Parts: sequence; C-alpha cells; structure tokens
Amino acid sequence: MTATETPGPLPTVPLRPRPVPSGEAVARATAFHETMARRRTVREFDTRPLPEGVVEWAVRTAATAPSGAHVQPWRFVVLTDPERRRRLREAAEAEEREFYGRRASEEWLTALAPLGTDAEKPFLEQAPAVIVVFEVHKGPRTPRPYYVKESVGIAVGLLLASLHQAGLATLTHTPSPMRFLNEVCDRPPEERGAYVIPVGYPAPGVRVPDLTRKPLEEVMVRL
Ligand code: IYR
Repeated sequence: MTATETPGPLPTVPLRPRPVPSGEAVARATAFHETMARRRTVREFDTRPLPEGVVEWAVRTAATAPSGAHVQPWRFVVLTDPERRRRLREAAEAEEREFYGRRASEEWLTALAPLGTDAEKPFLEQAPAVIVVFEVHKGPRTPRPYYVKESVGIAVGLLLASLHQAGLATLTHTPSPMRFLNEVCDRPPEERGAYVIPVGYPAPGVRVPDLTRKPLEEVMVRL
C-alpha cells in the first residue's frame, strides 16, 4: 500500500467579478427579492412541456453551489418519461400512506393540516418533469464528501431560484424514507435520495395557502 500524498494547492486564476456600482446594489438586491418573494410552492401543475433547455440551465446553476472540499456531492436525475413518473408516484404514495396512516406523530400531522397535504401525489405525474436530487456519498466511483446536506441544500436553493426566475413552479417534496428512489432512478447505493422536485407551469387559476413570511426583524439579529 502506498502512503497518500497530500496534494499541493491548486493553481490560481483571476476572479472574474461582475462589478455592480455601489449605488445600484440596493436596487439589485431589492429587484431580486421582489422576484424571489413571489416564489410559492405549487401542488397543481399544467401538463404543458417545459421550454427546451431550461432544466439543464437550472441544473448547471445548482451545480455552481459551494460544497465541502469542493467534492460537489450531488446528482440531479431528471424524469420526463411518463412510465418512470408513474412508477415514482406509485412508490412515493405507498411510503406516504404509511407516513400519514401510521408513522407520523399527531403533532406532525397537526403541523401539516393547514397545508392540506395527504398521501396522494398526482403532481408526480402531472408535472412535465420531476428532478430527483441525490446526495453522493463515498462509493467505488466517488470520493468521501464533507458537509453533504449543507452542500446539497445550497444547490437545491439555487435550483429553485433558477427555475422560479425562468417562470416555472416547483414543489419540494420529501418522501420518507427515500430508498425507493434508487430503484426508480437507477442509481447506485452510494447515492441517497434527498429531494423530489416536480417542475412545471402552475395549473391555470391555481390557488395557494395564504401564508405570511416572518418579517426581517424576526429573522435577522444585528449585533
Ligand atoms: N413527506 C410528506 C409529509 C410532509 C412533510 C412536511 I415537514 C411538509 O412540509 C409537507 C409534507 C408529504 O410530502 O406529504
């Protein structure tokens, strides 16, 4: 066995900043906030197809996320084939029936009641695409990742932001447990399903719960 050599630092390249004049910074941040504040989780989708290439660009954006030791421990499986999405729905609903019928505590069900969710997941077939996001753990073909949940969580945030600003709606669905996703998506065991994200145009006239977001004073502390 040979001792592992500690690699030296990578060569460097110039940062390629996109400078924003300081007088424009607040206007830019406000405009981005106005866009993002209108993102809502949508549970009913139009079946019309997505513009060619939009998912690919969103995944490229997601994959710009920072990651522990730059291991980039993510895989994005894009399901558009109706038969795959039917299998996904069938397996997800089987888990969800267990969740709603037995596994979830009364407290958890009470917290979910205002959102009106249940074990039926028609959106997995309605939406023209479903992105299944996997964490990539150490395996025969993959290095040990660090801060996997944080890295993949940041990537998913960027994915949702990209799709939203392109005019598409998403739903962050987290069936539990998620092992069935390996089989449905043909992924090896070192990959672990983390998010199931239907993507599409919202169904015409769709309504969403009248939620409010916590104001800045409640979410930010200045010291
Ligand atoms: N995974 C279930 C339950 C669920 C849990 C939470 I926390 C939510 O915010 C919404 C749903 C489901 O998808 O129905």
